[in-house]
Amino acid sequence: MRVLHTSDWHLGQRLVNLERTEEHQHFLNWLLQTIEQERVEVLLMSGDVFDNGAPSNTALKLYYDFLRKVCATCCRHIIITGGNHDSVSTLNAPKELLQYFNIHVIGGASSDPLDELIELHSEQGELQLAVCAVPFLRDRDVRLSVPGESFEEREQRIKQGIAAHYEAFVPHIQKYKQQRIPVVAMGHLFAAGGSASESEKEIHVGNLGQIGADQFPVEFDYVALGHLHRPQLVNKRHHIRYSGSPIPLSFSEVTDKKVVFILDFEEGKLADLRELEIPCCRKLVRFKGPLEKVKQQLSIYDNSAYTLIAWAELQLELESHLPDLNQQLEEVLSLKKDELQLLIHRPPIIQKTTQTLEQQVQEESDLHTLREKDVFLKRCQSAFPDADHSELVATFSELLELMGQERES
Ligand SMILES: [Mn+2]
Repeated sequence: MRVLHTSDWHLGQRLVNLERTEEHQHFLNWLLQTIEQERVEVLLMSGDVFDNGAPSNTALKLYYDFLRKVCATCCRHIIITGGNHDSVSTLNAPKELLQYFNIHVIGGASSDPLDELIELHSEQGELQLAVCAVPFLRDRDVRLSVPGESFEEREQRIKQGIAAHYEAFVPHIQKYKQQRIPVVAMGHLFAAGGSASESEKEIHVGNLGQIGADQFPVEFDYVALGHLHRPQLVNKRHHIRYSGSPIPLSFSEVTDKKVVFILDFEEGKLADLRELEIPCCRKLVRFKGPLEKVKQQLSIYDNSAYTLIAWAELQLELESHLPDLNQQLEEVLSLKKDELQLLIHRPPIIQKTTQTLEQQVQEESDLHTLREKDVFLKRCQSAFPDADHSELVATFSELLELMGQERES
């Protein structure tokens, strides 16, 4: 049985207010083609279908158009789980209807593991694969908050709760193991040691609840994860991996390869695993350095390999402020306007020798790079420069998370 693993589509995402619709459409078209070419029978999408809980009509149209088209291909089973960006109720709303098209949607967690356990059959009705389709586990799914617990206790509780959720499948999947039916698990979480880019929202406060490869039961023949946007293995285990996002969601991902995984299960085991690179239609590109070097790089930039105009992030390293800086840049950019659009222009780094390192770092940050938590921390630091703010910041993060969850429910 041939399975395709993908995640983190983030349909509806915007980068500095520009829509990614064309890039998503390009990816979904490629995915449909790949499913046909590779004769994929099962599609696993491990969370973050949408970028936010209330997706735009454009994002919904992308989603439903894709589902309609994929039903007409050789792909007979589609399993979609919710991520931390998805709203459980938005994803689950068409669940019963989609069920008729062999599209299984698990928007949020359930206390009964059997609700998340899906059996997939061949056209002849023969059982071929069992999938433990675990969505993102919210704090409330793992265990209700305990008043007065310390940060460490909370972390322990979340970790144990996530591990216990996977462990609960073990008694139910023994029968498959005995019949040599492969078992696949899904998940949307931050596994320990993973490497994040800048576009993942913190999953639990301070990325608590990181579990390692050892906490997944050995019965799983493959674990299809979502959340981290860079494709990677967990603790170097070949069969536990993140597929990553199909398009770069921030400039920190410009050098990442974007992929999906194709898995072949034979005789009850994962027999083969291949990585397919997703073609890119819009290049995100970073220019950084002294003015003359950046001007030179801009002037020779070649976008001919891509169908859409490139989006650029720019940061200059200067010896002092230049009054005609913008004018100089505009001159170069205007010659390239059909190939390149400047999206983010970060404040220049002024390399005066008298400046301390701290001043230079401070100049680099602006609103594009700050998160709510950073703004709060900066405020604390300016009001009480000598105090320890870690507890206040932790409480603030907890409030942010609660706000997010309340908005969804
Ligand atoms: Mn994501």
